[in-house]
Amino acid sequence: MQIEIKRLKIFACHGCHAEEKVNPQPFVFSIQMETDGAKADEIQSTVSYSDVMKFTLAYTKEHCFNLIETLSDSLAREILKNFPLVKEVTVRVEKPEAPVPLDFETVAVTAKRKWNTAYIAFGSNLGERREILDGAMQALSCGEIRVEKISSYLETEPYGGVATLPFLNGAAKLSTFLSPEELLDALQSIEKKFGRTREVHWGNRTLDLDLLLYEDYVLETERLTVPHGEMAKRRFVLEPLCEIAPCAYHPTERKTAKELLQFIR
Ligand code: A4P
Ligand code: MG
Repeated sequence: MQIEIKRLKIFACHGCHAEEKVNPQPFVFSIQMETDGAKADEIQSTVSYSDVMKFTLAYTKEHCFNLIETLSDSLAREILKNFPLVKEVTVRVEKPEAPVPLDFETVAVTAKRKWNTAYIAFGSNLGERREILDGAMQALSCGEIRVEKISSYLETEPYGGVATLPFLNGAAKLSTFLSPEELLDALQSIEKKFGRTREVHWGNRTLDLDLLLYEDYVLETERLTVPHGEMAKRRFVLEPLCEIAPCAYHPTERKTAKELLQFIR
């Protein structure tokens, strides 16, 4: 079901120019939210559009951004964080009195964010492994990422001939409205927080967090390969993944996690 707020007008201070930061001007918001619909004929079972409007008003007045791009995207993120029943949101921000000395009706930008499903693998073979993994799962549960399921931690022998100490490995199912690259940033900052250094590729590590799958995306950039390039070969990845999501689908191998695991048996 779609809930729509059309052309909510708010006076606030956003813009690059110094005057815009002190003299309020109008911003016009149109917000679309996808939800599962009301389970009952009660306001508690749905997203209250009046709460979203009040939230938008407070957020827009409390912040001062240079760009309406930042305003629309950060508001979209905050709506997903604060209204758990919203699965997807589109925020259009218009700035009809933008300081351009020309005859125009309005300027507008639109931001779209949604909750996506991703799977990660995690491992540790240095330090207090169990505490590190527990801490990492806790650190992941911020407003932008929800940890939906965590596998048990498996004791595994080092694979690949570089790491020397035994690992604890596992997998987790996440919901996130971060893009794959933003999610990688979040994973790497948690690795850093738990003392991860990168002296030796495939070497011993306090914490490794790898992105396995992100929806059905297939990506190959300088920083990121999705699905993870090695996942189909690794029992220490597929076993915990099968425990939490046997039907998770590998879009290029065209197999589920369960089928991939059977394949390497
Ligand atoms: N990168 C590209 N794609 C991804 C992705 N999907 N997820 C890039 C995470 N990172 C991705 O990774 C190197 C670079 O890969 C990153 O900077 C990122 O931009 P890294 O974590 O810095 O280095 P690494 O971990 O040494 O390399 P890699 O290739 O991630 O190694 P793995 O796959 O983590 O394997 N044996 C057992 N039993 N258990 C283990 O967990 N792990 C490894 C390391 C070896 N042997 C093991 C285990
Ligand atoms: Mg890694």
